[in-house]
Amino acid sequence: MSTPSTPEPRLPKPSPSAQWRGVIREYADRLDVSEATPIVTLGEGGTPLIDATALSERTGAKVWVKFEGMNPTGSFKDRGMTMAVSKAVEHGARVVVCASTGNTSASAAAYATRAGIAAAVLVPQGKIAMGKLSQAIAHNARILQVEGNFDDCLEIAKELAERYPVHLVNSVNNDRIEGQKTAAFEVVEVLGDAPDFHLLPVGNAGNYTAYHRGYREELERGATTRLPRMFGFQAEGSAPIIRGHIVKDPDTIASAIRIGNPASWSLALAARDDSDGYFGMFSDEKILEAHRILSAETGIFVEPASAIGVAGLLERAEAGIIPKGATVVITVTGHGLKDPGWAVRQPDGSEVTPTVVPVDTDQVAHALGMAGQAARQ
Ligand code: AN7
Repeated sequence: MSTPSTPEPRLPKPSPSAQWRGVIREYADRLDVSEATPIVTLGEGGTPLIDATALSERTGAKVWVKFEGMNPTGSFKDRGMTMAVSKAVEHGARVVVCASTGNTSASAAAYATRAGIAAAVLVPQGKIAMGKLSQAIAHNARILQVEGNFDDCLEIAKELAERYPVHLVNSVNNDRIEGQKTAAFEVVEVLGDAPDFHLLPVGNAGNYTAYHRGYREELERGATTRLPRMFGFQAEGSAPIIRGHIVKDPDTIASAIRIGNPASWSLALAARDDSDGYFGMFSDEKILEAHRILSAETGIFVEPASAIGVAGLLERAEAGIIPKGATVVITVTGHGLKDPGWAVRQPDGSEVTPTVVPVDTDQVAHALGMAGQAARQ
């Protein structure tokens, strides 16, 4: 007797994916893409806008943090890189090139690999954080350490793209700015309007320019009632925009923004004027203080450069420029794991070494300050 054929179990069909599709697919109608554009994405964008209670309590403003460290390679660069690499491939590029203080190189390397093309990256020798260098290496980029600073690297990258068959993906490429403007769209979707103030770190000023463009487009299509005042911050040793001249030997522990001749300088000044904005600068000590406040009070871990907007918030609120009740968004641009060494250092420079204890529960409790609090057995 043959066994009756057993029916195949009917498993529910997987539901259509609700996964975020990356900024190009999510905002295709607001970017210069078409059917002909191959979409090179790692699912960037859709990052959390976090209600920063501790910062609101410190200032009386309503403070939100846009956590761009949550992008695929750990920084906001991915929003621009998905556009830049997609358009590069659309135009037939086989090699992309960038100069970088670290994050752009990590992102270019990852997106080039995703597209099946090569990335050449130029970084200032010995001046980029280990997390970022390791990403570029892991993604097989052709990495060259230039015996100069970021500004030297950018000059070479631009010339290389003019004279050799390589496609430039620094933010002088408008596709980068276009991709990055989507962060402003996301803020507006969450808040239902633009904030009163938007604060962020400034290096090449590409991201400052991109947020302003995004907010301007939102205002023009009637999605918002106002343009946020754009406040950008540089490190004191690397503050060409505030000082009004190129800084020849920029220096700061915030290596991401160690830039002396910003690529988007004039665009950023226009954005500042249009938005009644402002540029300020902070010492490395202030940057690290803001870094500690953000980590310890909000649970958000960023690389040092990314914390400068928090320094800006505290100082501008103290000065009475950011009033109580105002809605403030601070973009924190890169993840803390990119450059984690700063977290284990105390303000006096000494390293934090966790206490060593024996394998003994009571001694662990004692070390935790719980001596004498044991429950009766
Ligand atoms: C974490 O990677 O320029 O003002 O080559 O990595 O748009 O330049 C990085 C810049 C802020 C400044 N925060 O943004 C590079 C690079 C982080 C950054 C900036 C950068 P822009």
